[in-house]
Amino acid sequence: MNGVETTGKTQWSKGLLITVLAVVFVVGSLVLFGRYWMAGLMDQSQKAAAGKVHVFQFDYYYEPRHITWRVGDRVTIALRNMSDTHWHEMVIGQGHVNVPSAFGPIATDFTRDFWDGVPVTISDARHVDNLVLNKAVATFVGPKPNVVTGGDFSPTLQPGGSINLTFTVPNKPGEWEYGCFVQQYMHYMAGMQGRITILPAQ
Ligand SMILES: [Cu+2]
Repeated sequence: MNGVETTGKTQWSKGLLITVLAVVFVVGSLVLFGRYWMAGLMDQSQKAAAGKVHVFQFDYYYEPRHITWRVGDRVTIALRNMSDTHWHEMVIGQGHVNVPSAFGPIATDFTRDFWDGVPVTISDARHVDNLVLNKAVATFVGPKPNVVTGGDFSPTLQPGGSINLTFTVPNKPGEWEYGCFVQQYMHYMAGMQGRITILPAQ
């Protein structure tokens, strides 16, 4: 009796083991498959967007928050301030000047301006409060916005304002950030920031 029971248990245990192994195999396969599937999605997001990209400014975020470009592609940022109440800008750069505060260091202005030496055609400027060119090489089409000096390249749009920036993606591959530093960096800290991935030329 004992022997039969033992055999029975052993057989049941083998059955369980096979079942467990089968489940592990299926789950493992799904995980692996899922990873490949996710990698596929990631590759999709890595596809560079040539042509016009609409960037909308809200209180206090951008839509989209991530843009992918490729070096050498001709692109246009169609920037539009969707806020009814707030002025917003768009600075693109790398690195931060860290300013000490009671709450720890605050990341402020970028240390490197993306637009340095970049030829850019500025068109369809409407309700632009001011435009800082810094070291960008600007050409204007249509009404010229109020150009001022100080800080990195940055258009600041009034509520409802818009501007188009057309340029060839310069040979500056890597990760870049964009942000709005209006109102003593409060907009940036509140989440008004995004990321630009620049892929090397093909
Ligand atoms: Cu803002």
